[in-house]
Amino acid sequence: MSRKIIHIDADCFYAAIEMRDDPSLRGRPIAVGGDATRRGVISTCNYEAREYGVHSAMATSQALRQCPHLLIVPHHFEKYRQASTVMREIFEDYTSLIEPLSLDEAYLDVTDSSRCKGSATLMAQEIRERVEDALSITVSAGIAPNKFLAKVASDWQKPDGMTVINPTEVDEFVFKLPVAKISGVGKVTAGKMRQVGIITCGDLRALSHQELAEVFGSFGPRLYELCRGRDERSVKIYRRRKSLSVEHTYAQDLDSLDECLLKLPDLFDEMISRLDIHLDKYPEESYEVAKAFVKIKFADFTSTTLERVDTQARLGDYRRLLQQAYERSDQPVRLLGVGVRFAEPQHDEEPDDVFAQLELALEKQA
Ligand code: TTP
Ligand code: MG
Repeated sequence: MSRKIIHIDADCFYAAIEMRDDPSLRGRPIAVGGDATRRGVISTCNYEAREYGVHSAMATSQALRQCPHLLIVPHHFEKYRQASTVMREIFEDYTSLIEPLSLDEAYLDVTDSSRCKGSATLMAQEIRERVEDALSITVSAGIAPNKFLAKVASDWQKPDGMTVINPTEVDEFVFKLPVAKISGVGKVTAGKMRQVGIITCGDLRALSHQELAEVFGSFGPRLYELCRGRDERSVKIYRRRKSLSVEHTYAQDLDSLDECLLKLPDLFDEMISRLDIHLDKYPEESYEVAKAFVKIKFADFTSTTLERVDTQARLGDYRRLLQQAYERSDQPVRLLGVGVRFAEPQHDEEPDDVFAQLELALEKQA
């Protein structure tokens, strides 16, 4: 059965928040970003400024050359984060399957939602109205059977627009879709394709699986699917982990501290390898180990946890923790666990940096 995916993306997000809070900024080109005198960069700009070719990630000095009366407004990150939270709360009224891509952008899987009589189109419309009522900013929406098309659709009639691609319309829509609209096909790739006469996804369909793999490597198989409007990726809810641990219940109770200490290296190694996998998987999330802990469950099923701050989470730390925890009871041990707790995320990261990392991660994923 086909899915119903909504992609929501706020219009010129930071700039919209700034214009809301200072209406004198409306109707003239503005950009949010760093000062030209300090080699600043534009984070985003309103649609008036876009007419001059100003865009995200452009040096402020360059933006001012292209649009000399451009007004540069400084960031207010806390406001953007608050607005993002409010949007998220609205989304949660429709589904719990939400995948945020950045502060102003998310996928919602509403396939099983009973809101609005199950109509994704009505849900998206209602979400747009509610965000505008709550925050006085506009968001665009795309509704389609998969993530690829929902994202293309939300961009189709930006700003303050909404585009629906029904399952029966997918083939026709994608056939005419310029290849440059495929995420992962940048200017360079699109340029190369143009040289060989490939402009639309329909043109791309002329290439076989094998030809695509030869030219585009690991991206080839994905291109084969995308140019046919197919994308099976699920909407992934991501919850930040607070801790990570490995524990083991032993077939035979451990009778002494020495026996426990002998089991420690295996547990520790497994925890470290899981930690490595986790950190690799979420490079953009800047996880930092704040505490190390051990857990012991004794033969009488009582358990104790002991943790240590300021740690590099080395084997020696766990050995000391285990010794102390072991002394809390004179029972044999049935379970041992070792783990780390992560630091609360820092909220003063440079968003530009986060963006670069996010884009990298998305590229890797694609
Ligand atoms: P986008 O959704 O990419 O851009 P936008 O909301 O400003 O404009 P659009 O109407 O085209 O959606 O990014 C959301 C916010 O993220 C944007 O307002 C500012 C920030 N951002 C950066 O700081 N650096 C960047 O390079 C980009 C692309 C965005
Ligand atoms: Mg946006």
